[in-house]
Amino acid sequence: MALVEINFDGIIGPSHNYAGLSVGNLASSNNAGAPSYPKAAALQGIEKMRANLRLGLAQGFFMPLDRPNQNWLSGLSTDMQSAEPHIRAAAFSASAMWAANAATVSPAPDTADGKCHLSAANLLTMAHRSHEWTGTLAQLKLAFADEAHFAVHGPVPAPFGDEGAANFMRLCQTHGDAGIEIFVYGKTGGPFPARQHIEASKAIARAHRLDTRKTLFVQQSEIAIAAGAFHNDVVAVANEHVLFTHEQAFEHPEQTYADIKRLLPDAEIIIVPADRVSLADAIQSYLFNAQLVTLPDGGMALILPSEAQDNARVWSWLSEMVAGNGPIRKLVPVDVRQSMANGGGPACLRLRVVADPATVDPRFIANEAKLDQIASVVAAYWPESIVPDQLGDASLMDQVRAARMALLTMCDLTALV
Ligand code: SUG
Repeated sequence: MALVEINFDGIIGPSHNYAGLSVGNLASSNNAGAPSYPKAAALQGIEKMRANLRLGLAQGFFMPLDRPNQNWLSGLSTDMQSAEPHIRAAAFSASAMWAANAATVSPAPDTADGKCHLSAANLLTMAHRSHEWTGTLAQLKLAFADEAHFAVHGPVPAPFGDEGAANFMRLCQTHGDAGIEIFVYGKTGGPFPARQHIEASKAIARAHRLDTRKTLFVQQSEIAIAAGAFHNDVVAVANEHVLFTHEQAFEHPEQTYADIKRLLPDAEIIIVPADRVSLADAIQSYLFNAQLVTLPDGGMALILPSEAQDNARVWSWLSEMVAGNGPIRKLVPVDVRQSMANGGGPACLRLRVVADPATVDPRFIANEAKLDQIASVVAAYWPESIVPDQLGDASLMDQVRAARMALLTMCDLTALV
């Protein structure tokens, strides 16, 4: 069985808009009320997937969820016409595009029963994200239905917030080897909420039947959250034996690095110093919200947002790094500006699953021809633009629902209706 890393990207849904819903996510707050461009956004996401395929990487995707979420509104005894604007916006959000928050994934080599475990995230800190898990769980159960290879779990119960793989890192020799799993939780974040609770992380580690000797629980630094790093993947990213991190990502960095080295002596930790790249620059440019990937020919590449190239301090540090003798050899900027304006970079848009692609439902696996088909549905059905005032319009809701249905039909996934 060939275990490879498959990146599942959330296809950017037709209701993509800027409603300023995420306190502590500076891009979301700064762009509140701006017009969004759902069609351009989804096409940017598809181009990122295409670029990854062309690098020789395995690629999958998830469908957008049904929005507005009628069930959630019914649970609140309201509907889109009468709901207050913030509830309406929360029901309509396309936030499931950020698939890194869909689930936490422990690949088969790390678990006691030799299955790949996936736990849907409850995302309960933010109202608009707290109702994603039902649709996400249904999709995970379909994509990873093969019970010989996968175990799919529901979310951790309230009040313990869980934001999925955005606060999780895995280090190993190669993807198919047993690794160490690192859960990053927050305690405090200055004026902003810490979205990942340690009890949620511990519950997931138990559910996934991880080896406690190879599992770390690490506190995210308060200053990072207060500076706008609402998830750990805004300040650190890992791949195989490499951890690429900002100096101020963790509350106890020396202890964290020592624990990693103790468990994986070959680990290479690349620390970006704050006097070269400040937390503010890291958060503005999202250089850490990159896909750090192993290319088929061996070296590693950082697939990062083009905003990182636009920031002179960030780009000069990165250019020096790849010119050196380290494991990261290539920088691949991608344009996901529509998602970035809501605080979602290339890494947010994908969920990593180490598995044999043959064990995954093929309807969720990408190839160039399928991406062409998806792009043609997006081009035909996705709205050109949305302004927040429009969210209650019946015609927009009809268009958004019809667009998703056209995509489900094209992908033979109407089971997700
Ligand atoms: O949860 N933005 C998302 C961005 C998620 C990024 N994911 C990772 N870092 N892995 C969030 O804050 C903004 C929606 C709005 O304001 O309309 C939003 O939900």
